[in-house]
This record gives sequence, C-alpha cells and structure tokens, in this order.
Amino acid sequence: MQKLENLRISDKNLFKILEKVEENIPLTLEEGIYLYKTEDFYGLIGIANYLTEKKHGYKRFFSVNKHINPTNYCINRCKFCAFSKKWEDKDGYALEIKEIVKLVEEAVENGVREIHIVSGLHPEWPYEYYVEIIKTIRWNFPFLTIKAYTAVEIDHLAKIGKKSVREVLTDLKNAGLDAMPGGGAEVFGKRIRSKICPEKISGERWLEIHKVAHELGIKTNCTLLYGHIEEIEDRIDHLIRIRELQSETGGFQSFIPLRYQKTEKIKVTRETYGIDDIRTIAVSRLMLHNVPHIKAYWVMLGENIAQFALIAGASEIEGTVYGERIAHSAGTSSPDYLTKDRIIKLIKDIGKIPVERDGLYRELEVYR
Ligand code: V47
Repeated sequence: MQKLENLRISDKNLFKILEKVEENIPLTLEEGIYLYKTEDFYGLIGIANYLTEKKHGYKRFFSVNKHINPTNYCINRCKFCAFSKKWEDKDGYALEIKEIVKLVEEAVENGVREIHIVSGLHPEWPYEYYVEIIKTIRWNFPFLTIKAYTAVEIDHLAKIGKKSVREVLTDLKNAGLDAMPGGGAEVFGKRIRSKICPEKISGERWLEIHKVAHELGIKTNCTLLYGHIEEIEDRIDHLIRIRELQSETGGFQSFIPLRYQKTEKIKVTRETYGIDDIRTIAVSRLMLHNVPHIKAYWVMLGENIAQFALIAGASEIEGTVYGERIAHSAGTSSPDYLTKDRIIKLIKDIGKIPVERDGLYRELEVYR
C-alpha cells in the first residue's frame, strides 16, 4: 500500500493539509483553492492516492451495469445539455415499459447487476409511470440493484403527483428503488447555476431532496459539473456543501466529477482537460474526507484519464455502462460501453485489485 514516508512531497504545506484530513478536520475554502494551485502536482496526487488506499487498500471498484435513459423529452432547457428535446422535436423518444424491460432483460443476459436510470422531465408522463418503471423492473429482476432518478426528477414527481418529496421517495422505495444517482447537482452556487440552468431546481433544493432520501435510508451519489464557466472557488464551495450534508446524514456513497462535454450552447475556450481532470479527482478526495468513494467516470473522462485517476484519488470507475445517451448526445468520443474484461484489465494494469460491486457497494467478486 502507498506509504506516507515514500511520498515525494516538495510543497510542505501539503503535509499540514494532509494532517488535517487524517484527523477528519474539514478543509477550508482557501485550502481547497490552494490544492488546485499548488505546483506540486505529484505531491497532490500522491497524497490523494494515499488517502484512497487508507480507505480501500489496493481495491478499485466497478459495476457491471447498464444506463437507461427512458426519455429525452424534457421541460427544462439546461444550456449544457445536448440530450434533452422539446415536445415538438422530431428526434425525441419515450420508451414504453415493455421496451425498458427488454433492455434490462438483454443486460441481465450480459451479466448486468445494477441498473442506472436517468430521464428527462417528460411533459406528459404521469407520476404513476415513473413508479411503474421501478416496480416492473423490481418484480421481474429481484436480484438487481436499481439506482434511479436524480433529485431534479424527484422534484418534478412531487409537483406532478402533488406529493411531498418524502412521499415520492417512500413510494419509489416501496416500488423497489435502492439508490439515487448524483446527477442534476451541476454547480450549486447561484451565480453559475442561474447562467447554465436557470429553470432547474436550486442547489439548496437538490441538497434538501438528498437529505430526505438519506433519512429514508436511500443511499445516493453526488456530482459536480465542471470545466465550463465556473471558477475554482465555485467548485470548492460545491464540495463543501456536499461534505456538510454528508456530515449530517452519511448517505452519500460516491462523488462523481462530471467533466463538461462541450455543446453549442456553452462554448468554452478550454481546449485541454487532462491535468484539470486529475487535479479535480485528487482535490475531491481531500475535500470530501467523509465520502467513501470518488468515481472516475470514464464516459466523460475517456478511458486513459479514468485509468490514471485510479491512482490519483479515485476508488472506482463506474462500470460497463452499456448504452449511455447523455454524454454521447454531446459527442463524447468514448465508446458505448466497456466490457467487464476490459475494466478488469484497466485496473490490473495499474497494479490494483478489481472488485465488482453492486449498486450499494457490496462486493460481488474480487479479481486477485
Ligand atoms: O444530471 C448533462 C450531466 C448528468 C452534460 O450517480 C452533462 O453514479 C457533462 O448524473 N457534459 C447525468 N455532463 C449523469 C449522471 C451520472 C453519470 C454517471 C454516474 C452517476 C452516478 C451519475 O450529466 C446530468 C448532468 O449533470 N450532464 N449534460 C454535458 N454536456
């Protein structure tokens, strides 16, 4: 395992920061910004990897999973989103429940054990339809873990179903929901949020919905959309808000930095990302000392950067994914899926131990 005395750290301030993390003392906004600015990049990623190995040893986690996006019709018009379609658009789609079941069936034949569902806010689907999707998957595939619906969708369901968030989540839990994905968090701060997704629920509402989920025993993930018009300060402020909720509830399983996939609506001048991606993973590991996992989402990072991230603070690489549409609508160059063998190889090639997990991070198989 990574030993502290073997780390080469030239920036002595990093030691002081590490000492705080090891004592579970939350880092400040200024310290977070400092981590982004330090010239000791190797020191930073060494420390992040050391912290990952204190939590998980050499294990690096993945899931044999399938992403399903039941519809791309959405009443919101987020500027970063190339996936959503207006009701009158010709290229919109909306899956029937039997089509969703067929997708799950095929996935199960390929060894899938976790289903990840993120949808648009369909202008006509009733409340019951969303609940029925979960109930039907649960009924037909009792062994799967179902991670479904972002806080944005939960808020929408509360509105159309005329129910409280607690009632919606209770209905979904009773239908078979195990966990919630971390999407829709974007950047919590109002200054940026009002520019990139003015119609979306506020950062405060997103956090409130996750808090209720945690109170009901539903584990959730959290994300940050970075690499567009936000500043480093906005990213750190976002991480601090996640950490604060986690210290109250302990309900977050994994944090996923989502690298912005460029679209026509938000043009950024940034042409390269690699080092920024790795720094973001490493800084997240230090800032979020109380969140168990940091996820390198290969679909948005690309396979190579995601593999590197696994020795720079990330403890998991999402999974096989099979058929994701959100990043692919924005033109990501990543493939549609990675095979389980490919993921195992990516992890073994960096000298770590691949562990297949389910949607609740229970170990299914360790590939020594
Ligand atoms: O909510 C949309 C983001 C999210 C773009 O919880 C974009 O395990 C980058 O939440 N560039 C959906 N990001 C994906 C998501 C997710 C993915 C993998 C794992 C988990 C998990 C969650 O993607 C959306 C939005 O925040 N998004 N458009 C874009 N152009």
